[in-house]
Amino acid sequence: MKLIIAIVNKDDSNVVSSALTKEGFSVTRLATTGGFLRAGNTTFMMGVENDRVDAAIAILEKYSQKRTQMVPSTTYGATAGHAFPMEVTVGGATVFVTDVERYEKL
Ligand code: 2BA
Repeated sequence: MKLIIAIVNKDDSNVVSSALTKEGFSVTRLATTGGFLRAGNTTFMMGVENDRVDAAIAILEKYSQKRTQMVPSTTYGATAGHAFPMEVTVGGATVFVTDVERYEKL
């Protein structure tokens, strides 16, 4: 079994969650905040059988949109007097896949 941790834009979280659930994946959603933009996003935790990892990632990829967002350059460390907006690309999904040593429901 693998643990998938996926960070998606909060605007995509409902459609991603619905698609995963419809395909039979068990999902836990956490309301999280990106350290860079300090904006809300959603982190999904999923325990997935090895042979279904690619199917879960395909759903995440399909329903997580890439977006561009303007941020003040002070986010990059510019001083306020020299601040100008910069464009960053956010998403689709940031995905980590790790091994699960033990999985039990007690
Ligand atoms: P944030 O940390 O708010 O980052 C939002 C977007 O800002 C990132 O999009 C990236 O395009 C840009 N960005 C982040 N850190 C940057 C930096 N030091 N310099 C320049 N640009 C930077 P994504 O890469 O799609 O990440 C979306 C969210 O996924 C992140 O929100 C964060 O919550 C999470 N994330 C991404 N990579 C991660 C990692 N290696 N570990 C943990 N969380 C991660």
